[in-house]
Amino acid sequence: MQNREIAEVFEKIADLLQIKGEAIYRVLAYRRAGESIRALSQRVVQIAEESRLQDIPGVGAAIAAKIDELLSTGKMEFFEILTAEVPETLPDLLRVEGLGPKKVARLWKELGITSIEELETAAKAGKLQKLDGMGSRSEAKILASLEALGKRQYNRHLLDVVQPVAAQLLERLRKIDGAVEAEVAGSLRRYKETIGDLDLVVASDANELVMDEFVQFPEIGRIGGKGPTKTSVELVDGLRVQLWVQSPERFGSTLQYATGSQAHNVKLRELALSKGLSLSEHGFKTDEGDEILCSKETDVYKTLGIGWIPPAMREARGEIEAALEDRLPKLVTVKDLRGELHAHSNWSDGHASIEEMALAARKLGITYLVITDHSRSLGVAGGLSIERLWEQKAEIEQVQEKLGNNIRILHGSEVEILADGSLDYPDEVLEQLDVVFASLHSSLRQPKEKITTRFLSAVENPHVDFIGHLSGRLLGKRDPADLDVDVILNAAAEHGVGLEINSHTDRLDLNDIHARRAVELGVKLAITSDAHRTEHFDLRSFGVGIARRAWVTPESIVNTLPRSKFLKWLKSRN
Ligand code: DGT
Ligand code: CA
Ligand code: ZN
Repeated sequence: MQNREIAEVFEKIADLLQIKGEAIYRVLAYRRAGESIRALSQRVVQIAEESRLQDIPGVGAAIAAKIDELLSTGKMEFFEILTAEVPETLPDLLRVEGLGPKKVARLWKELGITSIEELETAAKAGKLQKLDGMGSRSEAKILASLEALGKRQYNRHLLDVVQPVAAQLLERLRKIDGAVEAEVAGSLRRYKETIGDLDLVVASDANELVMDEFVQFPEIGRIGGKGPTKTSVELVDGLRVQLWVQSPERFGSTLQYATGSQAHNVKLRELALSKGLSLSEHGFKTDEGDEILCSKETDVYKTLGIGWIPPAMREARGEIEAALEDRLPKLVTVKDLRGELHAHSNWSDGHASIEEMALAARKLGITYLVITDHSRSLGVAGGLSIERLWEQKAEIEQVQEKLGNNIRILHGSEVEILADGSLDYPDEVLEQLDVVFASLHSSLRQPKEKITTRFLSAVENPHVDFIGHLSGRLLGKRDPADLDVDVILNAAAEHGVGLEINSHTDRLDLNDIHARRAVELGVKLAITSDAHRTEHFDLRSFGVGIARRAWVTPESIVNTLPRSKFLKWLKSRN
């Protein structure tokens, strides 16, 4: 059983208990267990074998026993009893914007609604507005949310879910006798924001053998199609995987083809044709019918007389033209990031202390770290009162003293932009902070003009340094706010305010299109982990992926600056 599947059971229990109306501490206990299991780097199965389940944060004796039961029998009695009482499908309704556990419970108890489909039928039949406290307006809102939910593609997967699976499969593929090389291709290699299916390419002359061994991997649930060079399967957790096998001397061509995007491939084929070559996943053919084989992917581009184009740029957004004119940008990498500007500690909703965060950051070569906990109005996330904010400053100074000069810890805040556009702390507080992120976690559904104006007020505040996760979207869960992005970016350029690329895989906000536009308009960017635990610093690779898709070079990213230059930059802003 995968960690994710175990985590999902506990998260579902938390949802079900909440819908049932149980005490919040019980709900949170299961939610916390689910979250910690999800964040583990080691397999729960192994931890259980070593009898160390209770070492997992948030896992006590009772939950450990439940995990053991689940692992040994594939079932959990507690879950079965609970789902006999509360329908297992009810938590799906929580994905509908505007529906919380209390409302879901009423829909179920008063109208017998247990699924998204039943909700839609009832809403369309006008049954919801008959409920006490619900009117035709709430009903219309729910219908709109349902429509938005349908439009979002639920069969797409988040990057941080797919990437470890890909790494695991690749590791095992490389061990198969006769497999010379194995690489990831498709949208994951391009760091597209969500993944439809996972594409893997293996170099081998033993196609059959490789594919036969592959379909016997333990995580494979169902075999889809199988051809001479391609096999598609579905993993037990529902992720579809396409395996391409090609002989080593043609591996470069197949890797290039399978990486896509389709639009890039179409353009590349046109370029080939203009040079009298036909291009396919097997290689090039000349007009005379001679083959040109590419064992390495760089050979494909070299044959066409252009430089190797980084996968993140392969979206037919001008990259082939740029390559032809020899002006491919030198894209930012994770190694270029010297500072972390957006991180939370256990002073608000983070899980680690300031010292733990600083130590973990230092290990990764980060030389300056800004602690940006939430501001006072964000009660659900433990936002800091002004008094607590100054207490936190004292702790930062202590930790700084203790850790020495290898890492510089700065005192910042992720300040709420309130519904009226004002900020959550007064100016005299903001001016004493090293770095101010302004972001928005509520009233995201305001009309376009209103919410744009709200951002403009924040951008115009002289103490604001960065805007956090501009659109507020949560991939698969919440649509972006309706914003006039260009107006906000222009104002940010004018006031020297930076925009964040948030690396959480459900945010990736700014997206690639907006990040590219921001740079065009002269806006500085920051790639941040928005870490809520020490492991989250690793998410930066996904933010970097978005930046690379946006053609961003290190010069446009503030936190690529060496520490002294960054501190100078901060000073110049005050
Ligand atoms: P996804 O899976 O929706 O996240 O996106 P991709 O880009 O991984 O797309 P996918 O899995 O359908 O195909 C993988 C690659 O294979 C794609 O990026 C380019 C190539 N490919 C697939 N179908 C075609 C096609 O009909 N024409 C061309 N030129 N390339 C294709
Ligand atoms: Ca794919
Ligand atoms: Zn944050």
